Amino acid sequence: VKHSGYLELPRIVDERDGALCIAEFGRQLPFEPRRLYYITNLESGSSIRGKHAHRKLRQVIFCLSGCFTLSLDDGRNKQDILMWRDNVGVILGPGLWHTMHSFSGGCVLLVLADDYYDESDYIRDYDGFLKWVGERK
Ligand code: T46
Repeated sequence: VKHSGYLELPRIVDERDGALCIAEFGRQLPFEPRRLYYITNLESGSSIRGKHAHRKLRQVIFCLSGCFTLSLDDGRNKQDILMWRDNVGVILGPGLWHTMHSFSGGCVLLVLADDYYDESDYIRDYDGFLKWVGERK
C-alpha cells in the first residue's frame, strides 16, 4: 500500500523485566512530531476506530500493549497489519484510509503526528475518499 511503511525503534532489554523503546526526534522518526495522542481503555472486541483518511497529516502508529489489526486502503490496494510489537510502528502517510479493529483487552495505541489536530484534514466518508484519490492523480 502506498504511503505506508514500517518504523523500527531501538528496543533495550536486559536482565530486568521490561523493554525500553526509544524514538529520538530528528533521528529515528521521519518527521518532527507536533502532537502525541494515545488510545487506552480498549476492550477485547471493542468497536472499529479510524475509518478515515488524512489529506496532509503524517503519523506513526504503535501498539504499546496487546494487539489490534490495522487495515489500510490507498484506494487501489488493501492491507491488513497485525500490530503487536511495541517497537515497530507503521508510518501512515496522507491519502490512506485506515481502520483499527479486533483489539485485544488492554490494548494501548500511541500515535505521533506531524501537525496539530485539524478536523478539516480528515476525509471521513469512503466515497469521498475514493473521489479525492481519483482527483489527486
Ligand atoms: C487517526 C487514528 C489513528 C481531537 O479533538 N484532537 C485530537 O488530536 C484527536 C486525535 C481527536 N480529537 C477528537 C476528534 C473526535 O471528536 O476526538 C474525537 C475522536 O476522534 P476520532 O474519531 O478521529 O478517533 P479515532 O480513534 O477514530 O482516530 C484517531 C485520530 O483521530 C486519527 O487522526 O489517524 O486515531
